[in-house]
Amino acid sequence: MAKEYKRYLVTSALPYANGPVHIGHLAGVYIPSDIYTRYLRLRGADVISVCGSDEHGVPITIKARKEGVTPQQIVDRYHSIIKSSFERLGIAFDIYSRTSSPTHRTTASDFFRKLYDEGKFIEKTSMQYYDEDTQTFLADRYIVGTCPHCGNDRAYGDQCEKCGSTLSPDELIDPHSAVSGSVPVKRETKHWYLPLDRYEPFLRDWILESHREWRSNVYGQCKSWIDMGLQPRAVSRDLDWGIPVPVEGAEGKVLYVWFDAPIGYISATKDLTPDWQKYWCSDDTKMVHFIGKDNIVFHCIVFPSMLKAHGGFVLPDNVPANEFLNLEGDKISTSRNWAVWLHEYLDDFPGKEDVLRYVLCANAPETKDNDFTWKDFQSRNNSELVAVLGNFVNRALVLTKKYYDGAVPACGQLTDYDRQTLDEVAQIRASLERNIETYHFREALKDAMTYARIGNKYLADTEPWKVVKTDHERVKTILNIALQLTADLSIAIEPFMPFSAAKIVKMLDIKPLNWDLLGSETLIEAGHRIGEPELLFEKIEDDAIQRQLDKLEAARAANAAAEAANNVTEQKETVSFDDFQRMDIRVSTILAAEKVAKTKKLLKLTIDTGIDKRTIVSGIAEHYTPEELVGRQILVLVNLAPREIKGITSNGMILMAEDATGRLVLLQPEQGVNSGAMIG
Ligand code: B3M
Ligand code: ZN
Repeated sequence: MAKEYKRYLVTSALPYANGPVHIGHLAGVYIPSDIYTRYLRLRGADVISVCGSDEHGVPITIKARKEGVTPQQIVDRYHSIIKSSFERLGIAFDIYSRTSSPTHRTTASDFFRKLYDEGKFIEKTSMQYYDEDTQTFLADRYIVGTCPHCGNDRAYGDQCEKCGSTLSPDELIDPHSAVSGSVPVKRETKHWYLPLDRYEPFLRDWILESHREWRSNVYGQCKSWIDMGLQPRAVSRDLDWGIPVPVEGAEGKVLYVWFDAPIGYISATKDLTPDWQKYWCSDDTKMVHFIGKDNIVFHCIVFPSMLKAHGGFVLPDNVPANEFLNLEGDKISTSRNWAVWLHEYLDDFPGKEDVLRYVLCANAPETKDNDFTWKDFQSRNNSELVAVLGNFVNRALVLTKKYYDGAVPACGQLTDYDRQTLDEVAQIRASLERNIETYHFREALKDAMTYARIGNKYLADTEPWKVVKTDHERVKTILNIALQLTADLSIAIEPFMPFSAAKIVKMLDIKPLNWDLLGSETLIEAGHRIGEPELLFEKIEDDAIQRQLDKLEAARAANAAAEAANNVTEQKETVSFDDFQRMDIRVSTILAAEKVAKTKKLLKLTIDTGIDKRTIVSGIAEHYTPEELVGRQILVLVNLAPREIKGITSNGMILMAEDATGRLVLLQPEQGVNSGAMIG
């Protein structure tokens, strides 16, 4: 028998306040969390949902340094962008707090101090890289050098972004400070460590024995961490941005961000309600952590060990971590601007919050990484939301308006088909509830949409627009059933698409219905007058999608340019002036141009070199059309030995630049000169 819980505490991973939220964050964490919370609220449960900005950590200080502003300015900027974009998408946290808040500073400090006073930490000194120019110890990200695996000379002290290797600063070749550029020295420093190894018996029992029901990706990762042997983990850092370590002699040291951030769930709850201990300190609270898979160890191993060490706190009942969402087949990346940013989506697609919520839930990477494509976004909107959900609701309301002036008609004698339809409808709810309560939100969304699928089919099969000519009583029953289904949808889709649910409630002109009415045969009384129908969804046209694909193409090009600009080809070996003198380069004019048959890249050009008219074959067909070349002045190496290319004798070579993205760019004199003019 499942344990009865009096209340629910839902936490969502605190997004780093060093950039906006993107669709990967939403699909991984925030849409699932919001569906679960909204459902519990609809069931009348005592539930709170807490989140907030994670405002400490090295990435924030690096961004601040890059932009020449303070870390506080960075987190202020992104905290407000993130908070407002969550609100605009209908992510209904009870509180969206932040870890630079006074409450959090006190809560995290007190938490650390209690463990410190009770001797729960190990104190260790170690040799760390120190930048003598800036007089600061260097966190891993602040040390750069050459990767020992792939030779990338911009690898970080903790990771090489080129080959993906996890590194330690000591592995870097020629390490130097990313702050001052100087070569760092090693200095002794003291830190405090949480001895995770001491919590292995507890974790083995609590997770591996008592939580076998956790998702396999979560359970599996915990098992491998525990089986590998847990090591003491540093809970402090030599940084000036973060929560100062609250013990004497710890100047210049702050709490490690992954020690302080999870405590943010507690401080956010404190800011939400004076009754916070009712949620955190009683074992009839069900706590659920919604996170992405890269946060599993912190939420299943580190934070529970911290809570255990502190004592008196509830432990998570489940941690339904999602895998990752990719974008157009490529990993979402903040640094490469390869993302669909939530605030930009909301600006580009006003009124389509539920479309994004729907698509990200339908494609959620619940058990494996999944891919978001704009084409799929468009097709799900047009063929599922418009054609099924929107179409059914609109027909039920418009026909009621048209035939009965908006008054809900009475339900008459049921046919077998009516009975069969109502029986099918009655079975949806159990599956919908089970899927939400076991965090299978993709399946749950399909269940919710089944009300519309059945409704659409019911109207198509009963064809009230035809029957109305001969049998009004029949049509009254058909539309009564269709309107009950419409009312079902206003309940069932609320966790997933709250904006559309509210629109249906408004069009039915009813109060929001209680979940317990879902699937019953009379949610809306005969005689009730409905409101004005409006379209729930509208088709998304190709041009709107193309604009998004163009944005991504521009990001890809900019990345390639940046990448290539950092990888300029080495200079060739030295040549003598005489060597150079032997090359004869002339200004020339293109007289004619045509594609070379059966090739993608080649053009056959007729060139006036001033010396003669000749043919040159050039690989620029993907960069220039024949039309745009005729008449242009170019530079030609005229004394290059002739070559046979695709059966054409090519006599000379056109000089071009290959830019950062591999694009070929012709070189031409900055003003007109005669063909044959020599380049020296
Ligand atoms: N700030 C988010 C991340 O790792 C991290 C979560 C903290 S939850 C306490 O992307
Ligand atoms: Zn590497």
